[in-house]
Amino acid sequence: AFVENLLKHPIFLGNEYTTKFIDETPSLFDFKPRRDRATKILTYLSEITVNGHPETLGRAKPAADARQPVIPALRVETPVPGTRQLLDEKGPQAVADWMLAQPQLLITDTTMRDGHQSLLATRMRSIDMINAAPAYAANLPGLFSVECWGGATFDVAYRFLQECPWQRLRDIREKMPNLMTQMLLRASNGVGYTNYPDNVVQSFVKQAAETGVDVFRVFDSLNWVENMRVAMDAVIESGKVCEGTICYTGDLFDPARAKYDLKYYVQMGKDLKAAGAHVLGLKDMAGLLKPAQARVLVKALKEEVGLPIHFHTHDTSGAAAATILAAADAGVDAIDAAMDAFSGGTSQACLGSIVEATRFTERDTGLDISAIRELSNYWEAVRGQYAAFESGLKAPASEVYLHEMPGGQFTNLKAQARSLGLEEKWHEVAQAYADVNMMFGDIVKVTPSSKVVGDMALMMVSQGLTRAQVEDPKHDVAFPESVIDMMRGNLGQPPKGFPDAILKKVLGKEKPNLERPGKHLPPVDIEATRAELAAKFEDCVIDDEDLNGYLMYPKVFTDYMDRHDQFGPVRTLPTKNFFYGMEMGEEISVSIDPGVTLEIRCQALGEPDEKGEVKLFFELNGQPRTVRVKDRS
Ligand code: 3PY
Ligand code: ZN
Repeated sequence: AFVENLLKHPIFLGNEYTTKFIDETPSLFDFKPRRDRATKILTYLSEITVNGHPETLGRAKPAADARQPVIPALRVETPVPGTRQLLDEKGPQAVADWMLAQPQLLITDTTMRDGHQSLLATRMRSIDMINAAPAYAANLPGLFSVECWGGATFDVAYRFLQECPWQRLRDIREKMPNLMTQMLLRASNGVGYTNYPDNVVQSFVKQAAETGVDVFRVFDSLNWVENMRVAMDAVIESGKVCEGTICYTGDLFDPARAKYDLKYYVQMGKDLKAAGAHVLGLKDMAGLLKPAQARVLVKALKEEVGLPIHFHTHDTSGAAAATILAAADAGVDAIDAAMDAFSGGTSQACLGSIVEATRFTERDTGLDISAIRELSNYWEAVRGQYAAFESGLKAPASEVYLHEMPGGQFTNLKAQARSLGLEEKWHEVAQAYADVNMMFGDIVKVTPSSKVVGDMALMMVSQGLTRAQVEDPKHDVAFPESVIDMMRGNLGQPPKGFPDAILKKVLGKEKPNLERPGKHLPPVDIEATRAELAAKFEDCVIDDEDLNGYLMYPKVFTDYMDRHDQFGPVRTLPTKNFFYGMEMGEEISVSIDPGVTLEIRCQALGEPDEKGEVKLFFELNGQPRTVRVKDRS
């Protein structure tokens, strides 16, 4: 502690100290007794063993015969060079040119991001990803990219998993040196739910590129290209791949949804190209694009925009593979799929099945199906550990064509409905969601606009409000805060704007801002924020990654830091122990740093004493340790 105090002292840092400095600076000797990391981890394990994890209480438990995930054997010692080397050596334009020149269908594996975001409420822990990364590098070097960051994973890591999302990215990057990593970025909304000042978005992108993101899929929740430029420019500036993305909604062939017709999408594709996109993303977040429509849309975008096209869809309807194969026929360059055990339902289509379906055709992916099976076996066992977060969706749902909810929102909204006692009324929520969309002028629904539509739909069902009542100027409605915010223009503008009637009803006489929201947000003083944060956590080194985490989510980040101080690096615990604590007699190995491993054996649990505290007896690297925790169970 003395050395830590010394190293952080401003005089020492300023190189202005003399040998008298130590004698004249008694504050160097003020150190709080600091608990070591092993004690913190034992405290966490004791807390969870005795009281349970708040996130899994009352939820399904992993099956009694759940397997431990087995990491596939590596087929080569040194991974074969892949897309990462192409990007590093020749730059993003070379990646785009290479995509256009390849006959095979290129594949992005989404298991580590959208797969678990859509199936397990985003709760997959870093350790389960990092353990798989070397097998991706060694056994599937022909993948286009691995989507492993961004979207909802950023805040969930801090908020619910008590781990640092940046460290996740750094570790995956290190263990997967030949494959491009990919993230989902909500343009001006960063990885949050609100519009951030331009300099916060720029700083975030710069940091993400530095820590390890290679491909940035950038989208705007209302498809407003104007609102994507700051983020796209920052990606281009960083030298990484900018995948400017169109969000697909409606039905290309439905005359009643003509707002989103072929002309609209082609124009948006051209606008994204003009804005500097290297690759054109086609993001069908709800899984609405049907095979026949995909043929027409992909063909037109290929011919008229000229960028390589990367198609993303969800299998909520059960028809995603058909659409992907139709898109492949029409010449799509790359597609997203999830490893078999994390595919289907509200997630992506099944990766292994796409590989098989294209085998021996012109679009043969060249990926090794047995390597895919081995990784899927690993993921199957991983998924078994997260039984508490399964949504229980048992079958494909053509209802998605009614409500148009994104796959990443579906299970979340269902959980929100459950918490409001509306689970029985789910189909009414689905209808209300569709009604709200039309009331708002038929908008793109994807984070954060999808959350606004969801909030309004839940409110209508819980209050028994109909669309006609909401639209009736004489009927008083207390709109959710998120609806008011969106109507004010704080998420930007949809094509053709919001309808006048709903604007008037929500805002009254207040005039909405029709300009890009970031234009009016003053820049954040980033260096002042850094100083503030350093003062708040004076015992820790606050680095640029922490600073960017704080700029996105101040409260979530500081809560994470406070818990980290109490519980230490719990991200290193096996998933089963993180969520369920330890069984008596169980032994685990926890690697908290390279070369630093804790061998933990849980020996016994005492009876609660008069203060309601229980004692847990452990063996830590062969030495007895006891921990006392309050029994709140
Ligand atoms: C996200 O923004 O998290 C999404 O997955 C949108 O589809
Ligand atoms: Zn998605």
